[in-house]
Amino acid sequence: MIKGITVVRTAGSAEEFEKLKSFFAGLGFEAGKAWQDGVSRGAAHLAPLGNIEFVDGTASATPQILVEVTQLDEVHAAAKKWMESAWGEADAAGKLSPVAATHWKSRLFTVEPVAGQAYGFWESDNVLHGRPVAVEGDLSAAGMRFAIVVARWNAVITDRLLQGSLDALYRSGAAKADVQIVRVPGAWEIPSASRTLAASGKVDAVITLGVLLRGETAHYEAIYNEVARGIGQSQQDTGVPHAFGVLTCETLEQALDRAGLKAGNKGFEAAIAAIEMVSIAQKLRSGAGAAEYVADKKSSIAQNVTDQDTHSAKGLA
Ligand code: DLZ
Repeated sequence: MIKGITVVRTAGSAEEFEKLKSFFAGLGFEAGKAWQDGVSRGAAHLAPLGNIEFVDGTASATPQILVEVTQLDEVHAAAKKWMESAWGEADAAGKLSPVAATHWKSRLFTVEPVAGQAYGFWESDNVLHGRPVAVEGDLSAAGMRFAIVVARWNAVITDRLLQGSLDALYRSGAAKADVQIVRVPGAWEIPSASRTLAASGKVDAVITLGVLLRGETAHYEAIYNEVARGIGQSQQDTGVPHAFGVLTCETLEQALDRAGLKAGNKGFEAAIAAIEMVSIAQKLRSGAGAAEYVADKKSSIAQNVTDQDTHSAKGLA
């Protein structure tokens, strides 16, 4: 099993050794293990990620060691400060380049804290570059089985929510035979019907749709809290995802807006969430997805997502 990569760089003298330690500590590197034997000594400086990148093509104009950072301008300012105190303003200027754009969608500067040892510091323009690997749901509903529990109360709205949910499911590939619609009297009844369906083992997700209007509902808070609690409890007890599409609005007009008029269709959104949650559950249950997820969480080390800009990057600058 591969554990990590160590790049060994030999300082030209004890003074340079101390300078390198000071420079890298000053830029935020965590100190790793230090060692000493009869003939030499070492001081590790840790970065959360490392890789070896092989390049085929034009020789690189960048230093062989590249450090990927966030907030490149702040890192540059810290490097400048250190360089000027170590080398004096005039000499530092020749050993620290300004930050400049590369042709591989990033910005970079190079610095030579001790003679003959140049380092590049860079930041991708892509804010998602190097983001942690995460398990994410796909939006294909093919082969998934859904139940939609929809309240009849305020049917003028809930019918629109239902249309939105069906639209999302069918357009995402769900088969009509795999979508069961259950109508209940009002929002109050949604949790128990959802629970029965979820416990049946015949559905992969439940989509709950209802509308509670504050102005027209006595004990609105109490009803709403219980509906939300009941749906959540059904989800937790059964492990079957329940998408929450119960609108809570002041007025009928507000509810209409959220049922497709002005502010999207919450039924559609709930169905998309259900599809995503089924997909996530499938991935977590499958060995590969779960292992990646757990490994990622455990190490909390962001694994590098190899994307296009990394590939085209360093060798071709
Ligand atoms: C009784 C009632 C009231 C006042 N308001 C609503 C509402 O705004 N939205 C809704 O879905 N249901 C409402 N209900 C009906 C209750 O949810 C429930 O169906 C009945 O009290 C019967 O148990």
